[in-house]
Amino acid sequence: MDFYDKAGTEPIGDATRTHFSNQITSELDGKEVILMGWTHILRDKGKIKFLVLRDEHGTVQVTIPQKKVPEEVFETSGKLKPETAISVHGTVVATTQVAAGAEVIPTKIRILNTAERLPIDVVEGKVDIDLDTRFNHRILDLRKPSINAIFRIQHNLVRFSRDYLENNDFVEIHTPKLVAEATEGGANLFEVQYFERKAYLAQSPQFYKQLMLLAGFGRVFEIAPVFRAEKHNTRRHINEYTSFDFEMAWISGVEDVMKMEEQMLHYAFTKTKEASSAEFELLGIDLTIPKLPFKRVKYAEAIDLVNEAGKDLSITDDLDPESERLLEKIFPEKFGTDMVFITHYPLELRPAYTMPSLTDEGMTESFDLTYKGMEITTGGQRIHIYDLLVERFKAKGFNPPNFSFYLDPFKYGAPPHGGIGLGVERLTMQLLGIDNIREATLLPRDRDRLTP
Ligand code: AMO
Repeated sequence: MDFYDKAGTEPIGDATRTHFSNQITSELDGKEVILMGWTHILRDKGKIKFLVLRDEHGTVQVTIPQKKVPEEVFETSGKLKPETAISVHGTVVATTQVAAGAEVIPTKIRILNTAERLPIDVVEGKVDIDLDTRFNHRILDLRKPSINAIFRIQHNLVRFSRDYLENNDFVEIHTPKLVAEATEGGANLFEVQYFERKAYLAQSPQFYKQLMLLAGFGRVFEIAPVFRAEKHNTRRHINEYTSFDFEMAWISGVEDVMKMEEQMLHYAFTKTKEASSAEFELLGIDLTIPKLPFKRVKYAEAIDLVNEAGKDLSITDDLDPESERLLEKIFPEKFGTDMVFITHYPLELRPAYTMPSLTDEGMTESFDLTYKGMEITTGGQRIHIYDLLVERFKAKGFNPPNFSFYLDPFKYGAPPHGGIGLGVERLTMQLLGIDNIREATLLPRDRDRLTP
């Protein structure tokens, strides 16, 4: 049987990877290495073939001169197709011909698995393809180094944010995603059949993260999917996103919550810039780390600013996408930063659990964090006084007995507390200057998409 036909059927015990592509440098000149990855680019010049092997950390050139390699190796290399899974045993040779300063001359090329004709290119910039086609073939799409890099950076942002919280006495929790009631209002709930009853997919861990503080955890966080039945396709909404939530008890006010978030993000940005330097370089991004403390602006002032720029909003209007675009320009011009807390939202615009403001009549002890004009976080102090909480639920038109599982524990010495919900995809898209949130989502769910 031909070697190519047998590909992937033999045990590969002798083929343990020794190096990643980005470790092949001139210092390894003369060393034997084993690489594993995909055939990224193939150039056949007759008596010499060039193979660019791509793995998790980049690419490396494998040069295959007919005269210098075993006949079988030369023959196998002629059979390689784009995205064939291979291992390459070879010798590192220092050379000024390639940017990395070294290439590999193979002594053995092994086909670990074959690849059919590709529906989309994995080599970047070959053809411009539309988003929908890319998402239909998302697994291949993600193999492109610049797409893969987005999620490596996202990983580090989440990892270092988690790190920061763990170092500050937060406990990671896992709360139910099948729930009985809305937390953020009923407009965008997904209903599911739960045996004989109706249930919903959680819009937020809001009630449970608060309840865990009442259960004796001083500080908690959760990083998990939440579901929003947004009917419209927009560039910043998806129907399932990753919510990064934290909640902290014994606060003296909302300022404590904002301080925790800005310090967490400052830490995460600083550490990610360092840990993901190769990915940032690949994407051509020089990350600016916002200075501490982040700017604070009251909602009333933000409304004035967009109105001065031509809008006609009242204090109880939401900041629409056009206003966000305006603020994206106004904030850096006026305050020299693109990371701004908007505080003191009116009661009308905030959920029932939000603490009314003691200083600003009709307003709340809550905030949004905007990054390059877009809301990436909502947070605030919560009501911990039972009577006030029930009153606010009624004022919002809810029937308190439906929420007794949430409300009742507030009768027993609930500590003052507050927290945030941060959209991981929104943070990623703003940080990387990505226009559509779907591109900052591994496998997006929107009105039209449930696969892959
Ligand atoms: P909110 O509903 O504002 O607040 O959501 C918090 C953050 O989640 C992100 N986000 C979204 N991301 C992608 N697609 C969507 N459809 C979407 N909706 C929201 C945004 C937003 O700032 N319980 C409160 C949080 C809290 O107060 O702790 C809440 O869920 O980045």
